[in-house]
Amino acid sequence: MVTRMARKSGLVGALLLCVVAALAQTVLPIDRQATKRTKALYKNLQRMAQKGFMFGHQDDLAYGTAWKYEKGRSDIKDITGDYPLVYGWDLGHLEIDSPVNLDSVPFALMQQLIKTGYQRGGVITISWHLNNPLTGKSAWDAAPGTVTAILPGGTHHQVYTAWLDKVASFMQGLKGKRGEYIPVIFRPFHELNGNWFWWGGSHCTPDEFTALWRFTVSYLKDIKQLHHLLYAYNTDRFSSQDAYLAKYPGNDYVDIIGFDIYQRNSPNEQFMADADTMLTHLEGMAAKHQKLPALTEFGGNNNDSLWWTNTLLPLLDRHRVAYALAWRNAGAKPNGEFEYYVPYKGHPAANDFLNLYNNDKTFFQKDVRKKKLYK
Ligand code: BMA
Repeated sequence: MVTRMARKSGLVGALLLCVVAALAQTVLPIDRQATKRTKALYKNLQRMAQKGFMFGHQDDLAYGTAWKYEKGRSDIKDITGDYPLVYGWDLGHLEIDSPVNLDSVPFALMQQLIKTGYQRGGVITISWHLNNPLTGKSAWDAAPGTVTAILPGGTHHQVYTAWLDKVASFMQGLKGKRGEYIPVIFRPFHELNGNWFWWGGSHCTPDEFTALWRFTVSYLKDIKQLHHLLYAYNTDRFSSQDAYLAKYPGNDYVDIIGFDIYQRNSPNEQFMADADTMLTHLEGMAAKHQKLPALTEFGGNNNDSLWWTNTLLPLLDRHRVAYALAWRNAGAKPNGEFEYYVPYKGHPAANDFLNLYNNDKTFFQKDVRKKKLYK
């Protein structure tokens, strides 16, 4: 028999749960002037992360392994009849006034496709493989002293702010039908603990990196007055929370924390164990710092036709991330590589991808009514 007391304490417990749930949903963007829709998006990302994860894909609407610039097409749609919920784009080469980005996507088309994705109710995230402002070479040109050269007082500071001005105008051009700004998860200086980019690893000190990050956020938010951005901080693979946070710019400068992980040739068990550890760390840090966790980029095992439901799904089922973004389906590249991270029509894993799509824990476009994430 349930006693009155037990009923009461059950009620109190339920009430407490509601309070905790409500509190868990009250994290606001770092930008106190964030637009209504940006705040709503951040809130809804937090809400939906309790139930599953949003599926994302880089350059999804621009090209697939076997096509380019076909209106309405998507490799994901070819298989599932639906679009991803998160659309990744990259601004690399915008800074040098190139009409196309580093992967040949015309910026004018990108802007259009961002609007298309948003109008369907999708989420936009933008990374930036910016060239090295000191040498003018690529993002992979890790010339020593680049970060100090572009910080305030550095020899190339103005080069960098001029580049940020271009990013700001691109962002300012992202508007919906009513003239409202389209919220964007901006993810600059990604994979910051790796040594391959000029801003990464040993190429700058923690102080230099955090100064660069804080300057960048303040410049876009306070000088350029952009209030439709959420900021994502992300490393590559990492070994501990201390390692992850070694260059963390602070809670006032970050909305989302994530990491990038590629399985490459490692066995599924190894990948799962590695990712499990990192996701556990990420969740711990997210709870402690009141930030939203995300798998900001991933790539799995293309040769395993059951990878999606046997590896990725159980992994993300055990953890909480707002979204997981698969990298681009570049297809055949000039260097002879055939690069892709989601199956395409006819691929042996296409059916398994469809099973992932049909799982309750994964959110694609149709799972979210138009504009629902922005209210
Ligand atoms: C890498 C590869 C490259 C691409 C770069 C930036 O992972 O996909 O082909 O140029 O990302 O998008």
